[in-house]
Amino acid sequence: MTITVTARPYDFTMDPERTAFVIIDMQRDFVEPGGFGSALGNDVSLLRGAIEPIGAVLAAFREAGLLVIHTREGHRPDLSDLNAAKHRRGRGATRIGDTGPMGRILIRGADGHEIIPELFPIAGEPVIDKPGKGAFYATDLETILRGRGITQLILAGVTTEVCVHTTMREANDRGFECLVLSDGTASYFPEFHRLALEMACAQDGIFGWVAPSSDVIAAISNKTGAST
Ligand code: C5J
Repeated sequence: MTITVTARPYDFTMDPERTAFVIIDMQRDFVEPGGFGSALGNDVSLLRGAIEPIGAVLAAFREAGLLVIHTREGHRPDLSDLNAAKHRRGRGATRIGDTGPMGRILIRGADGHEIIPELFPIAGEPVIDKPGKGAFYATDLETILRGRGITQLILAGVTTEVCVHTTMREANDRGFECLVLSDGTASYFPEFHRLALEMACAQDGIFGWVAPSSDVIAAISNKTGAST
């Protein structure tokens, strides 16, 4: 059975059994003060607007028994999976691996690396630890998706133009259909967010589709009456 999500640039035909909700990097390090986002000089409050829409879609997926996957950007405590180029690029006083108010910045096991309480994974939801911006690079995400017969991804999380976009592009080249949540993504730069969404669905869906959380939830709850 497929359902229809009202989306840009045109309706998205979704097969719920073959769809995963992938929540990218909703970690304290990006969303709360004192983490990686702050260390780079950003106003982390700009990301918090995405939490409620993601939570609403998360609840709908859980209610319908559909697959939810969480990702976390971060590195091993010995930094062996942190390439020198990435390490060098953060030129502020506090860099990846340094200690901040939430423990070592962007390091697995530190408090800041954890997913925020509002969206915390429940048992059975895979958590993908990734050292890069894309969720496919150096992870087992693709194996998990293929193993479960997933062909479509609903993407949410932060930041729109960095880890969400990189993951969407990686997914595209692997043949997955992607829909990006317009209100369930956010950036430290609102203009980048807006343009990243435009880029995703420009040229008749060059990378895929864009829709607000309400339209995804309506389709899943079958309130649109548009199932086939
Ligand atoms: C960034 C991410 N922005 N999760 N990471 O460095 O988008």
